[in-house]
Amino acid sequence: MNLLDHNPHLADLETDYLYHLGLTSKDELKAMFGNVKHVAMHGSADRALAFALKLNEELGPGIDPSLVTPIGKTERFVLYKIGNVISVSHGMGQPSHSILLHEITKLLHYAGAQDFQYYRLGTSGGIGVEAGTVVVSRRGLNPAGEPKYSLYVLGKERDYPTEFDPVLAQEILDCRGEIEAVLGDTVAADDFYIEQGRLDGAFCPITPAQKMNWLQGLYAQGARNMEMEAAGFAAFCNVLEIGGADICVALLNRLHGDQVTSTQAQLAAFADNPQRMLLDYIKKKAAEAQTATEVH
Ligand code: R2B
Ligand code: URA
Repeated sequence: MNLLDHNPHLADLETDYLYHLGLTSKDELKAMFGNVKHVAMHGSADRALAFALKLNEELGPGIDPSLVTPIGKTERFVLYKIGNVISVSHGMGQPSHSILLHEITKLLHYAGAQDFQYYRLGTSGGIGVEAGTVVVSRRGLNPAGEPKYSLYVLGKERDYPTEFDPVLAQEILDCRGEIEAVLGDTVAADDFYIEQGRLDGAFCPITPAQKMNWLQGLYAQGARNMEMEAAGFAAFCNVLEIGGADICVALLNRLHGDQVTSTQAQLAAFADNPQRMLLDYIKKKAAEAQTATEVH
């Protein structure tokens, strides 16, 4: 993929300031990021660090964990690089994730990285699946249950398709081992409370019966979880033809309630599930690349 085919105006910039990352196109991006093949994005900075530490321990270079340090500024996103993998936080919701997606994609373009893939490792509310289950998304849906993401472009609404790469989704599901994991559609809402049909927000415009009716309708059409990024993420990957996968653990089954009542230890254990699956996938790809090099 040549990013200039998607945005020729980038060629007019003498320096591109990747403002939220605290890096610019004039930095040594080729040396730092030219070899990147995997970008793992996490909602929280703590989970981005946890995954970086696992990568460091299991894939090498096995440096002192205290030297696993962020690159760029850490005010908005926190970014680590271990081997050919970036582990970075994206904040909550499609607007925040979209900023990271644009800047990380330009960063990899300036770095000359090729054939990389994007993953979101997130948390979600399960729809008919229990806490701890990982949902690998087939498609993102808007809260109306439609497989599209809508953006206002110069004031006019434009829709983008939200299918994820089916081969990649299946390959990641195949890395589940003992972890409970399913393929399913993922509803992306722009709010945790009202747009996710919760009854426990500061205000509530719906009845319990309306909520259940909506959740059951989503379940019947194939949705298995709800979060705040899937549709925008899939749309972005589709426009730029980048392989992308949304791998989210359910923190609760929304058919049984709204509140997230797990302890910090339980939440950390749940968050480990998508990370273990992606680690396994990255290890398989590294082994395949190694075999290919040996054959040639
Ligand atoms: C899942 O968890 C966050 C809200 O708690 C949000 O980023 C999401 O998609
Ligand atoms: N994240 C969400 O967006 N919704 C949930 O229910 C849980 C985590």
